[in-house]
Amino acid sequence: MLTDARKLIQQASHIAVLTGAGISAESGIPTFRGPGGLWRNFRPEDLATPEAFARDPILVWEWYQWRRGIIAHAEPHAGHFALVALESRKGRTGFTLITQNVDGLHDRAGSSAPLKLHGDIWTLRCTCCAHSWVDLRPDFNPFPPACPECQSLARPGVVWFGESLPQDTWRLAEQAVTFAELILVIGTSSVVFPAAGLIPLARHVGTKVIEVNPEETPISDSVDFHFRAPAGELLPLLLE
Ligand code: BV8
Ligand code: ZN
Repeated sequence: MLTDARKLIQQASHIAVLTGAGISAESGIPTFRGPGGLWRNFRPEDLATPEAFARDPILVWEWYQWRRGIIAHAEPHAGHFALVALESRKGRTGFTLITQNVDGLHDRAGSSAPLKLHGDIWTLRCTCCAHSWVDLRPDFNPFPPACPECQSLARPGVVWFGESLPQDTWRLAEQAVTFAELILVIGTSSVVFPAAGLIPLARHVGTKVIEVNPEETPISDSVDFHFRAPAGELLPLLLE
């Protein structure tokens, strides 16, 4: 199975990769729907919404500050670096990394231009003017953070449930999966849309799919290879 998959990877001239929270699990960052994903007994779907932020911006900011603190102490692992090695082998035109993650670990591992479908936890946006900026502080002072331009309340630069994805990023991701001969789907439960819709879209145009996930997911029985293993262990074997 590993040999066949490695051959597919070697032969493909265009590869798209879709990652989810699972690729950061071995870096110590809780996934959304796995153990440790809860915070003060809130589900991410309860907090990652414009309604929750409008109702209680302090609570939502406390959740993001808690996550930023964990991510700030997390390091990319061998799986992140194996994707960087694949990218350098395939070159910029032969490789596209698409991620649902907002933690920035792909950037820190050296991935050159990940398509961030759901934004970036280190970017803040103003709730009033159009200003957006990067703020790497794990603890905000004053809390909650304010816009440096107009002093209005800032919000995390991420896409919440019910919000649409950045159009240009989404279009690039759709193009990448329809143009690729092979898509690697790593560490996602494939239940959040429209990101999860990229996989049936790829299959519809005959793209081969390799899934890396210790659990079964809704796409597992329709992929070409499903490696039921952690990304940090499997990706170096598959990609290097
Ligand atoms: C949209 C950023 C409409 C924030 C995230 C009702 C009301 C409103 C909307 C909807 C609704 N019903 C459905 C929807 C659509 C909704 C949706 O899909 N909901 C789901 C819950 C059913 N989608 C949206 O709302 C999207 N927007 O539809 O807008 C619209 C359209 C047009 C115009 C205007 C509006 C926006 C979705 C984006 C939400 N934001 N994150 C933040 O992070 O704070 S989503 C969030 O889930 C993260 O980005 C996360 O990445 C993503 C997906 O989860 P996964 O990454 O898959 O993580 P998960 O924990 O689920 O799974 C981890 C997997 O890893 C597991 O399978 C596990 O087995 C595996 N794993 C564990 N360890 C390892 C591993 N794998 C490998 N190695 C390991 N070691
Ligand atoms: Zn502002």
